[in-house]
Amino acid sequence: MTRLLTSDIEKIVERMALHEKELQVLTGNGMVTIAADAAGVSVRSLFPWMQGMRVGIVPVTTGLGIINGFSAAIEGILDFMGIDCFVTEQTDVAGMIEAVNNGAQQLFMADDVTCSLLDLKTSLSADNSICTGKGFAAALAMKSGSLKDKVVSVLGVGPVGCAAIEYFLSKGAKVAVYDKDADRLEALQGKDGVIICQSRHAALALGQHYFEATTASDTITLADMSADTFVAAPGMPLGITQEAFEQYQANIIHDTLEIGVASMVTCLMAEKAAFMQKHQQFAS
Ligand code: PYL
Repeated sequence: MTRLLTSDIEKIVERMALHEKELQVLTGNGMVTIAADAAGVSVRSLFPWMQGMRVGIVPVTTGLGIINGFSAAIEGILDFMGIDCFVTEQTDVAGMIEAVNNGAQQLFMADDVTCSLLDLKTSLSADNSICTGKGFAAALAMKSGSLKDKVVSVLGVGPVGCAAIEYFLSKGAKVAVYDKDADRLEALQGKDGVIICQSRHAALALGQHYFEATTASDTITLADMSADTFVAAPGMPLGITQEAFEQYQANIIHDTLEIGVASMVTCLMAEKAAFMQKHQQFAS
């Protein structure tokens, strides 16, 4: 997981409405609809669960410490989704206690390794990397119409890329994958619908839908793009070269936190709804 810089996130709160419009233009849908699709449920079914949320966002000092503006950015995204939330004054364990004492039903916390939304009633949690993968995959699918029998080229098969692969396969797509880490590629060997490639060029040559989930800054160049190429790029830093981004911005879905955080909410609430339903059945 790449650690974000303040400069990556400082405009998130003021740009939320614009970001929403950009997503509408790019994919035909807003952030919550994309995130609900990532969770495999409708916005309507999630609505009551989202209304019942109260998220305590706890700044975490461990490791490299606080990122200025990180908690405020999370608060801005949740607020935009209509979710009741607050940032604790205290950090770490004291912050968790403060959140619970202030009625939090969920805790949002991130260190340098894990970024998680935890539901206190069910102990279920949503992981940022996995939800980011699903959220951007859903956005790419919406941008593209049906992905059935199409090839999606996936660069980077860490947790984000792998979550996206599962989404694409579930939609009947094939995936052409490349990662410079041979062990990660090896782990996908023999999986149905997965084509292992030996270079990024080989992977990109097989499809017109790209999923960029690496930590490199130049994996997709102008030469790899055309008017028919669609890209979802959750990777940080952005894996698309500046000139390719400038020319094909209308075909590229990219943000630093928004889709991932929205998908954490929807995935957690979808799982919670299923969990509660199952437990009610056992209780009755
Ligand atoms: C969760 C983001 C998505 C991409 N990279 C991840 C990242 O930057 N992780 C580090 C988050 C550290 C937050 C810090 C704070 O301000 O509470 N501990």
